[in-house]
Amino acid sequence: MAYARHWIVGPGAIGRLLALRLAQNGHSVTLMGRRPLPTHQTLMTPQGEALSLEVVTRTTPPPEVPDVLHLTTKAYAAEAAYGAVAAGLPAGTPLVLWQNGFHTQPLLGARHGGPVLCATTTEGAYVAADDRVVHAGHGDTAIGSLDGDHDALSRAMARQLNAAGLSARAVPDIRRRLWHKLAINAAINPLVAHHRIRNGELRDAPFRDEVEAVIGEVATVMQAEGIAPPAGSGLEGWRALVWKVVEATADNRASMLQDVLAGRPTEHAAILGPLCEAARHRGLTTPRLDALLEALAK
Ligand code: KPL
Repeated sequence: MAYARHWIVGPGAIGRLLALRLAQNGHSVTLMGRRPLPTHQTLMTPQGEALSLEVVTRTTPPPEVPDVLHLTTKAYAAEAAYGAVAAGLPAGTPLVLWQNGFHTQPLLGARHGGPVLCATTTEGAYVAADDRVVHAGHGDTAIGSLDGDHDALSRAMARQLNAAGLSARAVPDIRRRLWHKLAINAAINPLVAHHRIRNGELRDAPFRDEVEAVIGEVATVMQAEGIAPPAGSGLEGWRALVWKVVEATADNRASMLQDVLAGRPTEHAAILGPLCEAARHRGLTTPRLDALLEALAK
């Protein structure tokens, strides 16, 4: 199967990066969003090159069906976006979910008729204008299905991404990786969004203790769920992971803070919700996570 025709629904930074990289590599790409976008788009590469590209941009699905559907919206918009495009898809069309957190993935995984893959990426990109996306820094993308099936499809997708200049690999443990990213996002994003600070400020009083308390609750939930940190073990492993990312992103305004500052909805439900729900399910208490979820829901 060639997977030459891609629909990419959600023209944020990752959606656009994906669209333009695939288009540059000769794929047929339709980029869909809620408002009309220019078909002529510029991709600024990490080397500072400006690539001029044409993609089909639409607010509704085109008549020609895709070989693969990528959903690149924010987590809170994913279900509605899927509902708006999925009706006419041929049975068996693969769906790739690019959302943060762990809300969309099981939900749409159960709803979609064809194979469902999840992707998590560290590619750095931002939208500079309606017709311009900046690929600020190379990262890595992991892609796989929650139950470890669809290995051939995952490898085919990873090959396409690699050929398009986005370093990617098929992995058998995407569920674990999504929870690792969720742990990082849960420890950093809600606190920086709530206090309106840059990531690096979490290292200082009074925020440091709050981060430690959140990591403690995250570690307890992860242990109950049987998810080990990527390196080390238990609480120390989670602490090492979170503080490494805080250090590496010290100057950043995290995505959730940017959403709060811009008056947009945030991904708090997709990031904190699964942790709080898992805790409830296991009879654990997570007062800090519950309080952050409540504060951000206002
Ligand atoms: O992924 C991030 C985000 O901003 O959403 C972190 C890792 C927290 C970096 O800011």
